[in-house]
Amino acid sequence: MREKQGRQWIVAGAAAVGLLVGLFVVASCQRQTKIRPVEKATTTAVSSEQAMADKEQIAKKEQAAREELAAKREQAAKDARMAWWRDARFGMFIHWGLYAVPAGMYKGKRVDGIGEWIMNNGKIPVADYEKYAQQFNPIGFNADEWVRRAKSAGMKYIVITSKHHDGFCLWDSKVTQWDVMDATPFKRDILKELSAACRQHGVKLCFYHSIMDWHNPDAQAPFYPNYNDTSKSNPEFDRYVETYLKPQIAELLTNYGPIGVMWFDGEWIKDWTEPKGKDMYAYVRGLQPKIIINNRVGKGRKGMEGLSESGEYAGDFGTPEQQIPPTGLPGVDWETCMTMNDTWGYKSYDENWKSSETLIRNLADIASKGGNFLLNVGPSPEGLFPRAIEQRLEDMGKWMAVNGQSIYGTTASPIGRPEWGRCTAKGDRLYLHVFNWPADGKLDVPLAGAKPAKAYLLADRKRASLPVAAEQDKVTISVPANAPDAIDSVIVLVTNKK
Ligand code: FHN
Repeated sequence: MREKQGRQWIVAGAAAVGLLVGLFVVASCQRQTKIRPVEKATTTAVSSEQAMADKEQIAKKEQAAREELAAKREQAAKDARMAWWRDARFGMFIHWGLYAVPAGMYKGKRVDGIGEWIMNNGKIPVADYEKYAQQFNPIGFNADEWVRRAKSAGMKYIVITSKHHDGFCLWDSKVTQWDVMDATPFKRDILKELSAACRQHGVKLCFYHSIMDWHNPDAQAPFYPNYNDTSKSNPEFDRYVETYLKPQIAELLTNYGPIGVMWFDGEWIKDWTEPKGKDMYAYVRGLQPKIIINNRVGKGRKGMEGLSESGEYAGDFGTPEQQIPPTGLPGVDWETCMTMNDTWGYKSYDENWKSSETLIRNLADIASKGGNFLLNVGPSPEGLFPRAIEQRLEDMGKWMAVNGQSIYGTTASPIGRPEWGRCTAKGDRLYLHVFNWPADGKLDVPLAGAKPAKAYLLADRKRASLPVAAEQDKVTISVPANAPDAIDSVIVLVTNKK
C-alpha cells in the first residue's frame, strides 16, 4: 500500500517537473522568437561585410596576377629585343669627327686629355674650331673596309659617333649646316656609306649621339663662348631638344635602315633630366620599336662605373666606361666600353696601346661576367685605322676564329673566377679560358658533383677527348704539356647538365 502511495507521489512529482520544464521551454522559445529579427540583421551585416572583403581580396589577387602577367610579357618582349645584342658580346666603337684633324695639337702644342675633348681642353673658341671642318677631307675612308675589319675581328656590331660633344654631324642633317655635307670639302654622307656596308656584311649599325652639344647656341648659351659650363642652365635648352636634337634623332632612325642601338652620352649636363630621358627613350622606341637604348639616355648611370642606379631609370643596359665590373651581375645587361690606347678620338702621338693579350683577356673576362665588350677605334683624319689598331683587330680576329663559340651567346661563369683564368657557359657546356696553363698538366675545375661527359680543346680540330676525372668537389682535366694559345686556350667541358 505504502509502495503504491510512494509510486503515485513519484508520478505526480515527475509530472510537476515535466510541466515546469515545459513551461520554461515555451517561455524561452517565446524569448528566442522575440530576439531573432535583431540577430538575423547582425548576421546578414557580418556576411555581407565578409562578402565585400572576399570580393576585394579576389580583385587584389586578380590585379596582382594581371600585373605579373604584364611584367612577364614586358620581360619577354625585352628579352626578344635584346637577344641579338646578348648573343653578340663583342662590338666596335668608332669615335670619329673633326677632332681627328687637330689630333691632340692646338697652336703647335699638345693638349692634355682625350682627343675628342680638344675643343674644351684646348679652350678653342667655336669660330676657331669651325675651321677644322674645311680641313676634314678623309679621302682614305672606305666604309666597306672598316666593316670588314670589324667583322673579321669577330665584332657583331658597330657604334659610331653620329655626333660627339662638339656637335659636328657625320651625316647629311637637314637641321644644320654643321655637318659633313655642308661644312666640309668631303661632302659624303659617312653614315649612309657605313649603313650600306653594314647591311652587306651583316653587321649591326648603331649610333652614338651626344646630348650635350658645344656648338648649338641653344644648348650652350648663355655663357658662350664657355660652351661647357655645367654649373648653369640654358634657357633655350628645350628649344634645342625639340627643334634640333629630336629631329636629328628622327633623321638617324628614318634614313639609315634598322639601327641596333641608340647609344646616348653627354647626359650629365644640368639641363638634361630623367623625365627628358624617359621622353627620349619613348621617342626613339616610337621611331624604331626594336631598337636597344643605353642607360645614358636618362640620369641613371653611376658615373664611370656606368651601371644604373636602382629605381625607375630609362635605358636597356648599363655602360661601364674604361672598367670591367669585378663580378658578374645576374639579371643585368651591361657593356664595357674601352679604348685601345688612352683616347677615344684620334691623337697622333698617343702610343700607349694595350696589348692584344690584354684585349683578348678583357673580352673573355667581360663575357665571363655576362657583359659585352665595346672596343674603341679612333680613325685618322684621312679615314684610316692606325696600324696599331689594325694589328690588334687582326690578333683578336685570329683568336675569335678559333674560340668565338666560347664568347658568342654565352652567359656568366657558374664557377666564379678560377685562379687559372675565366669561364663562360652555354647550355651543357662550360668554356674554360685558361690564361695560366698548369705546369703539372692538371687543370682543376671547381665543380661539385659534376658528371662531365667530355672535355676537348677548341683549338683541336679533331676534338680529341682529354682525360677527365670527377671528384666530389672538383673535376680534373689532364691537359697537354703546352698551351695551344699563349693568351687564352679554351677547353670545352661538356657537363651533362642541360
Ligand atoms: O665624354 C665622353 C667621351 O668623350 C667618350 O665619348 C666616352 C665614351 O664612353 N663617353 C664620355 C664620357 O663618359
